[in-house]
Amino acid sequence: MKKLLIISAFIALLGSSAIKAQVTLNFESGNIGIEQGNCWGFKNVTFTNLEFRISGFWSGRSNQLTTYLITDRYIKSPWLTPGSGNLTLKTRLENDGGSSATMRAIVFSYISYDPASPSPTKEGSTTSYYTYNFPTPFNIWVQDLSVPIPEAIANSQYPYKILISFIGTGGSTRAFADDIVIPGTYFSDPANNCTPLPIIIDADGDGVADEEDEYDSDPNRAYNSYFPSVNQSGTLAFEDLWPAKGDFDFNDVVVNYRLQTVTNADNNAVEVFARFILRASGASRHNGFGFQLDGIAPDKIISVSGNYINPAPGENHHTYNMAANGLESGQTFATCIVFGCYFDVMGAGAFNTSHLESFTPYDTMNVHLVFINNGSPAPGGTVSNTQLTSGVFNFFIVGTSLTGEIFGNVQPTYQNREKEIHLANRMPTSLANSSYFGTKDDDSQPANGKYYKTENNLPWGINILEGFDYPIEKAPINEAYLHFTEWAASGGTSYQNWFSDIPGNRNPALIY
Ligand SMILES: [Ca+2]
Ligand SMILES: [Ca+2]
Ligand SMILES: [Ca+2]
Ligand SMILES: [Ca+2]
Repeated sequence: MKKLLIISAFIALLGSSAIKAQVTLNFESGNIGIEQGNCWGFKNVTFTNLEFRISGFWSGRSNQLTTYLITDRYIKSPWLTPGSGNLTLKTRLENDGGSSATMRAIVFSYISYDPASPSPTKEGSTTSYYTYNFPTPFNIWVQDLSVPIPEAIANSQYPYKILISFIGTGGSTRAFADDIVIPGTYFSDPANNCTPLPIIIDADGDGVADEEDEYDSDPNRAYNSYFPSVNQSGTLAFEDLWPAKGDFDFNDVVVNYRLQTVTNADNNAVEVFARFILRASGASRHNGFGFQLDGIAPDKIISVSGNYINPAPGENHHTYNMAANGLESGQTFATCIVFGCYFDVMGAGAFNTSHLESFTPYDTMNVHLVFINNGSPAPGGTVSNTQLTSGVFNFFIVGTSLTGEIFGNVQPTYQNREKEIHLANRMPTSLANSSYFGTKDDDSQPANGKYYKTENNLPWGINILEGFDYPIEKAPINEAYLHFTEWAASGGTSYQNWFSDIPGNRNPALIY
């Protein structure tokens, strides 16, 4: 008894994957009703404990083998999803059938599942795949049969039944059967008329059913998620005169964005497709634009592509130092520069901020961040989708030094990498110079988590998920949008729809 316990503990340790799934019948219940309840089917086959039983106390026994029809005497398995390997069973004839016996055989067939069948059994077509002929002269010796599961159904995700038919012509004999072992997984539902369990197809084997798998033939990808949504872009709008309020027109960099994150069956990020549409710039300054992934180390990303940083910038552009994976080097957290300077993307000067000037077509940049390539994660390991929320995207612009500015050792009006302008309360990257904080109109207080806000909580950057109609050149946002100041001063609780086109919200003359 003790030994048996140890053996079962050992089997449990092996785990289910080490034990091949089988569907078996040894007749030892001694009760045909019990096995029918287990979804086995029998026609002209009974349970017997008489002489000639094969193993244990009970075997199956057919009626007289007097026809060659496979539908006359059979044992039919429950629905099962077949594995690979051999079906095995023991069989014998009850006698030699006399001198007129001409044929004694067992025919093996499989029955497909037809969900559209009007029959309550949902059985589809029957395909015979193997015939065992009892050796002649016919005798009563026990035969051990081993019949391969046909390739057509081996390891299928669809259910099949195996039909074991006993046939014969000439004379009369019965056949016995016992110890039927079929490689496969039981797939019948005894509580539902023995119909198949719900079928879940996972064609690429990644553990995500085809129905839910947005990449059902790619085991390395499973889901898409979009932010703000698949058909919607958010708008980022920045004022570049920080730390001064300046003209406060929030059109110095206007970018629409949509993020598509692809995750795998383990809910780890595979890649991000970040689409940026550069809509407008009311600035004559060499602003850059990018984002940090807060809390995500640079070695979690394999590669970045689709962004643009001028390899030979002009004298008033900053030179960005890029790591081999395409992120900015020297950063604690992964930082992607989408464009080093908008002049490099759109040409010099302001565009799309004055009704008096012609429209400049938008420029779209598709940035591709790779976290897992062909199933292999970045050197720093995987990033789960709970880590890579839309909230970790910390967008910012890189500004230029203002006249008379002393920080960063950069000539006035030249792009200054140390000057970052983020959305309200978003932290700067490692390369930003915190000496700007608390100067001019800025009231950032890093110790209190307050960043890029004035004393009255006005921001320098806004992120409108519904999209945003930005002010025209030199029109302060609080004159174009009449409740902007109240919204910002309230910390975002009042006038939450300040940007929308409802009466009393806007001065249309000041909006592009
Ligand atoms: Ca038995
Ligand atoms: Ca799948
Ligand atoms: Ca997949
Ligand atoms: Ca401005």
